Amino acid sequence: MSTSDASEQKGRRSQRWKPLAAFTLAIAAVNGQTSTPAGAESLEKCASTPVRKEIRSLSTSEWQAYRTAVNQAQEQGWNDWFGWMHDQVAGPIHGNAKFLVFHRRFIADYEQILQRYNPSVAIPYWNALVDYQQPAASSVLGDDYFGKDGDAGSECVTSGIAGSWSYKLSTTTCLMRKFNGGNGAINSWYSPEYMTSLLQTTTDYADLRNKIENSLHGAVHLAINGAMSTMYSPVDPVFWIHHSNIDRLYAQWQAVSPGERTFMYTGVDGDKKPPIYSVMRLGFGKQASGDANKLSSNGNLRKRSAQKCGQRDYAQQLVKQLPKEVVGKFFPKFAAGNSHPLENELTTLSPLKPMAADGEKPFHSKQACESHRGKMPAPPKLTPDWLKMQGACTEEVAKLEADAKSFVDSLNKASYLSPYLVHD
Ligand SMILES: [Cu+2]
Repeated sequence: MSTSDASEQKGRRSQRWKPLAAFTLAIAAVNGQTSTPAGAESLEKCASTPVRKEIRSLSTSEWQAYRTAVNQAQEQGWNDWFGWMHDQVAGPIHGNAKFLVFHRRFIADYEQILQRYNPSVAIPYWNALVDYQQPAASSVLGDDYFGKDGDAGSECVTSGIAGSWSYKLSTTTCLMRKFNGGNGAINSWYSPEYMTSLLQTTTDYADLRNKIENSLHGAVHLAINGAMSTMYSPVDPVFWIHHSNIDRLYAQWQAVSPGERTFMYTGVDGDKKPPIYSVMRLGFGKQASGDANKLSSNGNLRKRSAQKCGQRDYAQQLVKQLPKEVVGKFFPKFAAGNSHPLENELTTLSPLKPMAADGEKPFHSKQACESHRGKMPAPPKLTPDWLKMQGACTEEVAKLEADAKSFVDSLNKASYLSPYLVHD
């Protein structure tokens, strides 16, 4: 492994792990084998933290910098390696409490590899929620960015950032995708409305882990399909922007009630107390003496400010359109008038919006189409093969999916008009 000039830049971060050392830590964490588990009180504030932005809000030069770093990592085999590593540790890190914390560390490790090539890059997140109705139409899956479906025969992706990539460690030589809607289409997944409700009604870590892993997380993996529906999924560059989004949702949930939630760790394997604390508080990590109670900042989590006057407010529209009891059941914080900006996913980021690199502002309101009133698509279901691979609790998932369907049915019954439905 040669080091680039970038990696020689001095003292930018307090931690500069060699990747293998980082992985030893990560694996020790999941197995709970370290003899001196780091407590929450021993976290030191990081010297600097990368800021992750929505992929469509990157400037042209930010996107080019990210793309170049990802390609440099590809040339040195890192994408292949992370795919292989994810497969190696697949069993213990899915379907239980470790899912959210392991993947937080996993993407941070990949991000550090990219920063060897360019210290200014951070993994953007893909707010896939806003693309939920017709995901394949998203500019994120366009030729200029992450590429389209695989070829009908070979399933090899030939466009976008990974269009010419090949692998040695993975089970295939090209990047394979097979969008689950057939003929290049992708079936609808989970909506911003659903995620807003999930964030507002979930108070326990175990519950959050199950709901996030088995709703948006699994749905996007299965929808892109090909490599993404295997344990080699990190070979697809979409993996990183997708998991960056999953991590954002976890971070937002934590930040709504940091005192209770920052170090909350419950559920299956939640009793094993591995040294996971080092990833639970954003902006803190190095194990050193200190007092967690004094540390109140939330690192790189960007707080969303309230909507400006005159700007379309999707949350207000939703509350206006739905009967009180529906708002009370699914959006208790809206009903009580005390919602935190971080538990509101009803952003004005619009589907079908070109990348910021195309010269337009990514965040703008969209005129809802009357003919879509009461027509939110039903949420998807995970497949038996996927549930088996993830080691998921099938009863838990069946309940989650039934609840998600009844959520959509309730909104449709009230003739709710989702601003995220795409005009035909
Ligand atoms: Cu995973």
